[in-house]
Amino acid sequence: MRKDIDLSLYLVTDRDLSLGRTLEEVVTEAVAGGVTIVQLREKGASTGEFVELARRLMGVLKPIGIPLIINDRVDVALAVDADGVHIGQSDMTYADARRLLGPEKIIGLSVESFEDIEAANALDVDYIGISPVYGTPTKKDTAEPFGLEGLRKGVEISAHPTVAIGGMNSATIGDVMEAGADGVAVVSAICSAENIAEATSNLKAIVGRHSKKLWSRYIWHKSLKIYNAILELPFLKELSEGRLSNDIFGRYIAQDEIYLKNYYHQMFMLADLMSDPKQKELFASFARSGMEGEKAMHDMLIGRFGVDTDIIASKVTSDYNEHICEGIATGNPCIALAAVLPCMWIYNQVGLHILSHARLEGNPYREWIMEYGQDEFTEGVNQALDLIDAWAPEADEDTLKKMEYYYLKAALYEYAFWDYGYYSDTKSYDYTESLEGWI
Ligand code: TZP
Ligand code: MG
Repeated sequence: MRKDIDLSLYLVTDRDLSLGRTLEEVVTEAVAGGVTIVQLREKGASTGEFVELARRLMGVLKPIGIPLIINDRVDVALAVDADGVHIGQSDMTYADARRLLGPEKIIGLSVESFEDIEAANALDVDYIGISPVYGTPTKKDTAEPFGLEGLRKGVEISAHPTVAIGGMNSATIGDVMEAGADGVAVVSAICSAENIAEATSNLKAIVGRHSKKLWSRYIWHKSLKIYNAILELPFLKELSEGRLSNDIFGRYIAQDEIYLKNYYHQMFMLADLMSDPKQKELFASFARSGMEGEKAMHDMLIGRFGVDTDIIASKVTSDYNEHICEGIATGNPCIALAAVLPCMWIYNQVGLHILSHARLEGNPYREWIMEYGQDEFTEGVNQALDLIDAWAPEADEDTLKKMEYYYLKAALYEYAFWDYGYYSDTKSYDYTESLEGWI
């Protein structure tokens, strides 16, 4: 499993801007001030010098557990066993870098346009650097700056954690964090500061005050492997191309009938856990409109394909319902919502994804696709996400741990549910018993 990285205050080194101080001095002071990750960026050094500098920084950073990332050079990272590399659009490709570095190392990628961000979404990179957010004298050959609005949009469309770079200083980083970035990458505001430790801890305080570290972004990233595996499932691939067999779809929808009956009931129980009447009504209305809208779509497809719904629940179906029940039985609204959420959120994301790729014309499953990709459903999911993001910062350690567990396990059941729809009892679904290997 790759480690969780704290990207919040990311130092990118520049010896020319360091007012004559050595790299080790700069980095030692910056770490004292609170940087969470360091990138060694050397544009003019020989290979030998680059390796030597990297080795010295490893000596400073490794003992205190701050990751060292090497700019551009996979060979230098390998030579000193650094924590990862940062590559740009014209460097070695992500696939080559990953093959050379193996699955454990951190790989960050600079993106210079929305198209780059979309392309990065298909890669298993650990973070993206949105570059540049503002124009900066530190790097002259940058692409057109994203600006604050561009950054906001970039953060929204990115499936990966984001770091903003270019013009990050005490005047800009508050807004940048408010725009949703996971961190800021700073060159001159740290390297050229008179007092590096002081300047850094000032930046750190601003980042802390303005951080929008949303639980939803955290958990989405944590479950990305499961989500990407879901998109690869033959059930969804064939459904989006309209070539899924009717029998398989029928088997799935018959199980979904059983699952949803329980799910709506559970949604009402979740509503009961809310103390605020508005929130109570929100979840009750989800349950009611799901029972109507989703049910109507189901009934129509069940009729169209002549599905036999007189069946018993599969083990996956009943285990999944039971898992949600367990989450609700904790009586804690945060945990209960975390357990209920994947069924809404993942269906919505899958619906939107398929909608943007699918062959809809003549597709016998188009109503299914439209149901989950529609604006009204997306709006509902966003309301649930806003709520959990508002609650999470107040939650204690134990609650956060349980929220994570109930969410991730439910996400895995989402995978298993479609997997069962496709393969039925021809294989085992015991993999739902453990999250190992999935996160
Ligand atoms: N990549 C995009 S902008 C930039 C890099 C390396 C330099 C940012 O420097 P500063 O001094 O923090 O604006
Ligand atoms: Mg580069």
